[in-house]
Amino acid sequence: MEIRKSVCPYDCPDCCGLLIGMENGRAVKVAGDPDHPFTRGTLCPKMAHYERTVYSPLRILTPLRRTGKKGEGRFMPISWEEAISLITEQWKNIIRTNGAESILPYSYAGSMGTIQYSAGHAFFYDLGAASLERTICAPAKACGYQDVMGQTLPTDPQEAQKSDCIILWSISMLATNIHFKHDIDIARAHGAKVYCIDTYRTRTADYADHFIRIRPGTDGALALGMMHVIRRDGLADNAFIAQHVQGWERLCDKILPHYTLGKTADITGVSAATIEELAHAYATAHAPFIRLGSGQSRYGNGAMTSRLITCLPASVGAYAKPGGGLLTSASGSHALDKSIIRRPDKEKPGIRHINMCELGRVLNQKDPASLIKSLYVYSSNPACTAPDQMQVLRGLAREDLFTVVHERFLTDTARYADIVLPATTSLEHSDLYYSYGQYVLERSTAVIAPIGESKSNWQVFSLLAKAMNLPDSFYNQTEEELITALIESTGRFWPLPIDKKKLSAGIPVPLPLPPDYKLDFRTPSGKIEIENPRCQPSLPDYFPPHMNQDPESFSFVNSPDARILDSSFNERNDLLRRHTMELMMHPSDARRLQFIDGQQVQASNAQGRATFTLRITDRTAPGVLVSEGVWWKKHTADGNTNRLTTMRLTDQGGGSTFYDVRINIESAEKQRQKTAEKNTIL
Ligand SMILES: Nc1nc2c(c(=O)[nH]1)N[C@H]1C(S)=C(S)[C@@H](COP(=O)(O)OP(=O)(O)OC[C@H]3O[C@@H](n4cnc5c(=O)[nH]c(N)nc54)[C@H](O)[C@@H]3O)O[C@H]1N2
Ligand SMILES: Nc1nc2c(c(=O)[nH]1)N[C@H]1C(S)=C(S)[C@@H](COP(=O)(O)OP(=O)(O)OC[C@H]3O[C@@H](n4cnc5c(=O)[nH]c(N)nc54)[C@H](O)[C@@H]3O)O[C@H]1N2
Ligand code: SF4
Ligand SMILES: [Mo]
Repeated sequence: MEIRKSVCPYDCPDCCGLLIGMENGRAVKVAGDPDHPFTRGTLCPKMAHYERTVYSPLRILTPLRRTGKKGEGRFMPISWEEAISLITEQWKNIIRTNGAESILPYSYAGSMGTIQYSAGHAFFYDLGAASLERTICAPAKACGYQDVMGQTLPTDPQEAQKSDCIILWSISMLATNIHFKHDIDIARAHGAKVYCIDTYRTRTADYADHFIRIRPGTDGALALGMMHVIRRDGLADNAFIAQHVQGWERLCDKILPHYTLGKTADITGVSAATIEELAHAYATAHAPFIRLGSGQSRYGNGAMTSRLITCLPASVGAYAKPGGGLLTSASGSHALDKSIIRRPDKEKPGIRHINMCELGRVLNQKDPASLIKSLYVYSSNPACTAPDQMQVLRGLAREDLFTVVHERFLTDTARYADIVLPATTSLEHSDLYYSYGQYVLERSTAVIAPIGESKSNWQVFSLLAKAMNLPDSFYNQTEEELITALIESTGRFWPLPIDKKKLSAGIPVPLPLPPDYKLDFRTPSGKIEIENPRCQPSLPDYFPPHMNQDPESFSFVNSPDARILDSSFNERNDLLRRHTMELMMHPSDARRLQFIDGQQVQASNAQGRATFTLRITDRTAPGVLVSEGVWWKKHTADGNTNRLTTMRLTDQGGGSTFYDVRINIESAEKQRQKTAEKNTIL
């Protein structure tokens, strides 16, 4: 069997190196690349049979034109020529009548490759379309980190191998960052203790030595309570602080006295004894390491929470200790000049910006000045993944909205399209990948021919640019040419030389980290800024999440499922069979409400309602309901968790607040009776 290298394209921090087994031009086997320093030869269950996604009978093979009602999913095949001319004729009309800003691109990280992710940026800038702010994931976490650390490189995950105390903080590692387990296992073999802080007992919590269950959205208070203890018990690293930290004393004077163990326990639901134990373990470790996930940042106070957690390593001097540090998101992207493909110079000054978390609102705006007339979706499935789904679907159903969706599968979003365009998978196009969870770059080259008539994002934007008469020769470049230019750019952006030869040859290349990178604090003061005069407030403090104002009785955490990635892999029956959308409830709540395991329940709030199968389990806490996975509609009774989430934003970065919601719950049967009664009365 011929073996070719490739890269996993999904929105996952691991960004694995793949080995593809080829027979007669067909990919027949997929394995983890043993020579990839982070993948180390293993894959997650989703990608172990990637060929089933690539050759899925559900792939879209030709461009399609809608024949049924919006959302119904009835289409007829058309040629690429027809599709491109239908799209560009519509756009030319719309630009004449409503202006180019009434066209909205919507995309995210269906592919993490630098080319395919960014393929449409320049095109829509040239067109003068509205600009999309890509905020759906974790911009609040990035803001909180930057407030304290500026542009300092987050710690390499493999540093954790030398740690003796690792905190997995709001990360569902065994689902979302499984290859980090290799590093933790090495640390554990040397006696490291692993703590997991989460709102419910995930598989990652089972794997950890200690599970700390926290009330949703209150981690900022826990960080303050820990620093209170660190200060009180004289465990701060004063020599490190004197040299490298700004504002610790002011935090100690002004803020920490308020976060006594009693108060912290009241806010977080973590017992005073546990807070004390955790603070002691963290502060007395010779190399404390925090892997900070995004869960804690998906709340109204998300940036502040991330900022507070980012202060912890400063208080104990973790960065000066081999094996210590903090990994939020790795900044591998800093190695590349992304402007080569994104061309921010083309964006017209003053153009309208739209936050992708507010898609539901934006599509329903009626006044002529803000009316969106056309939506072009690629590498994303907002009908499933965007918050406040009822609003999103109401917008997508508008007859006067001209929607184009470039997709691999007939997703919930594609069903609302006027024109669907078939997209290649990562085995059918080339790209250059960096990761947000580790420091390796890798180039991939197409290993199989496109399935059906599918085209890559870059190829489609090149076609659209020509048909829209954009004169720039920029669009004549091939993917390979762009990749070469990006590889060339690495020399200018990274402090140490990168092996461009290896990178060009498609071999995974670790980004060399300078020996003192952990102490190279890239802030205006050159210090870690616990007090940051450019922030409001300049000292961090705990603020409650949005949901504290909601009247419903349960917190609702809708977190990742190991078998699905956002809404990707819903096409795979081998992964999803024998599974439905479940809602976990604590036995004490179930007893009080007289619910039984396995029954259908309906959750509701001001946004909408959704039906779940109830799972009674002590994995979750009283008052906290949990559902895993973002499901396609056809796998659910009436839609997924986003029928219940809101468009409210984070305190900084305009980020999503998926977990910052409350819901009410009743049996689906009771709900049906009520509706029937109401109908009879009417
Ligand atoms: N299998 C799989 N892998 C994935 C994804 C997927 O959907 N499935 N999604 C991908 C994407 S796009 C991303 S951004 C990453 C995200 O991956 P992670 O960084 O792991 O972040 P989240 O998925 O938001 O949530 C992680 C954990 O935070 C917990 N949590 C929720 N609220 C709180 C809180 O207030 N405090 C604390 N301490 N914990 C809380 C949740 O219960 C969950 O277990 O994963 C990527 N990888
Ligand atoms: N309730 C709830 N909702 C969530 C989350 C949550 O935790 N809870 N997580 C949120 C997070 S963190 C994120 S990042 C978002 C992600 O949300 P999305 O960006 O919508 O991600 P996916 O659902 O994976 O959809 C990606 C789509 O891109 C398509 N695709 C893949 N490769 C290509 C390509 O090369 N070209 C084109 N044109 N298409 C391609 C895939 O077929 C897939 O349908 O979801 C968010 N939604
Ligand atoms: S762990 Fe993540 S990067 Fe690795 S194969 Fe699975 S989805 Fe891809
Ligand atoms: Mo994400």
